[in-house]
Amino acid sequence: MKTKITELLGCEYPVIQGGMAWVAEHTLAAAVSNAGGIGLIAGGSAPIDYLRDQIRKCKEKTDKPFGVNIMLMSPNADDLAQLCIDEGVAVVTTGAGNPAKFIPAWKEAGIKVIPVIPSVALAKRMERAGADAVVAEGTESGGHIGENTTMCLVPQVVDALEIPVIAAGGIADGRGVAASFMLGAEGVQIGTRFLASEECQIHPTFKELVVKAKDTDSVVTGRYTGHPCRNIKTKFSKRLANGERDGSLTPEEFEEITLGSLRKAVVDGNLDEGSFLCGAIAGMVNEVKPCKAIIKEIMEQAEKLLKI
Ligand code: TUI
Repeated sequence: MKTKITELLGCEYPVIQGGMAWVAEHTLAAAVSNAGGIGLIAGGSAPIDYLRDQIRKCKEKTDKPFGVNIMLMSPNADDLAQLCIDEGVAVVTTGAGNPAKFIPAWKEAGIKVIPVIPSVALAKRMERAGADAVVAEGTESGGHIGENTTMCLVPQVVDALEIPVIAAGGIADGRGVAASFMLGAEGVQIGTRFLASEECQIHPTFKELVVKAKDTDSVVTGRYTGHPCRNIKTKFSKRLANGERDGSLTPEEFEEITLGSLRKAVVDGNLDEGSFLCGAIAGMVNEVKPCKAIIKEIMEQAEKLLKI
């Protein structure tokens, strides 16, 4: 399937993997790239040596283009941004902030720059700053989210920009891809579906939560801290949501008990203290499969629908 995104990134399918902090390591990224999409390694708040090692391991596993996601709230963001240049990464996506100050150097190094944005205003700023494309990410997404839905956000961003738009949030099958294209997107970003892939290295408890989740099993916590995050409902996320609602947790206490909670979910599968970040579409993800089979199934369904 050829779109402006496959042309821009030199990949077979217009599918970018979400830059999921702690989740998106080199095994997943290489598998997605080898399957014809664009795999991403998440910088998250990792130390520079960890990310360098992950990038080099990914290069050993694939000769296809892959990318790095820079989480802009990371205290290491400056160093990780430079590392992408030093390691000759093909694509950078960014989240949780405005990457404008990094864009000239990335472009100079030949990196394709794709900020993830939750609003039209930020999308316009990114186009003016020289971005090659944007990911318009709806509130259905897992992790740190904005308020607008994919259905509302994507066409408005498409109308406002000249550069291509990639839709994200709630896309896990061919119907989601076809719908995104109807909204004017030229590609999709998929996160939650890849949590339930064979190559994804998350704790088995996390995969089980995704596969067993039903439509109402996601919850947004942390609006009152200014960093709303979508999680799978667990004892821990319900405690956070209740604490926020009834005032039994102050924002400071909330921040304290969520510090390090991504690692506890992804690495330890800790249901009592871990934040299992996940999109609202988890209810539709019912089976663990290899990335190649996931992408093939999604794209075959999308192509059939788009030909009707
Ligand atoms: O970034 C994401 N998703 C994420 S990041 C993350 S790690 C984290 N953990 C706790 C708190 C915060 C982050 C987990 N999931 N998606 C892309 C995204 N970007 N969503 C929202 C934004 C965003 C928000 C504000 C982008 C730009 C922005 O700009 C504000 C400004 O500086 O103007």
